[in-house]
Amino acid sequence: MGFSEKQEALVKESWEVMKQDIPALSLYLYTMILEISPEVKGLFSFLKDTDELPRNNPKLKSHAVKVFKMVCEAAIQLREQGEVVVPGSTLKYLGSVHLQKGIVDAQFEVVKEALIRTVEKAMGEKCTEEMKDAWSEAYDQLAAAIKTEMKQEA
Ligand code: HEM
Ligand code: ISQ
Repeated sequence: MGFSEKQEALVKESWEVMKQDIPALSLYLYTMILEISPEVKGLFSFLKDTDELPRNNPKLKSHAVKVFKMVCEAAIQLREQGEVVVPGSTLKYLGSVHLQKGIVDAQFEVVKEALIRTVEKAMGEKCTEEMKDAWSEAYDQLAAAIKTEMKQEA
């Protein structure tokens, strides 16, 4: 499979651009998730009792940023080590949170699609297929690590 230097650079470069507009980026990510799958709303503690997406909820933003950052780190590791290495305690935590929330494979696909659409939106004309593929692959590998942990805990 292998992750090239070019792919790592594409992910890092786009994240550098995207992180300059965290509020809009976070909101867009959730908007896309809910557009693809409205049922997901009830899963998030900070969304379930609201009609509209809260514009100024720090938790909403920090969660979205964590997801982007983790995928970005996954890309770096994929290139450096050929696999995603999440520190044991973090992976255990992620596994247990998502197991507890009952997250299924189809929902991992929803988040992936929403993430890619957010990259597209943020990067505009600079967004290429190669860039999207690089994010996709880094996400898949990270998601696989979380899913494996979920199965072990179940
Ligand atoms: C919580 C990351 C996939 C739904 C979390 C947290 C992190 C995280 C870091 C904990 C936040 C915190 O406590 O500070 C990720 C990553 C994913 C992923 C890196 C994929 C690679 C998903 C998917 C869903 C999901 C597919 C399903 C829609 C949730 C929910 C919570 C959570 C509902 C709890 C939020 C709350 O506090 O109410 N995730 N996640 N996650 N995640 Fe994910
Ligand atoms: C997955 N897990 C936790 C928070 C998230 C925020 C946005 C998109 C996906 C997420």
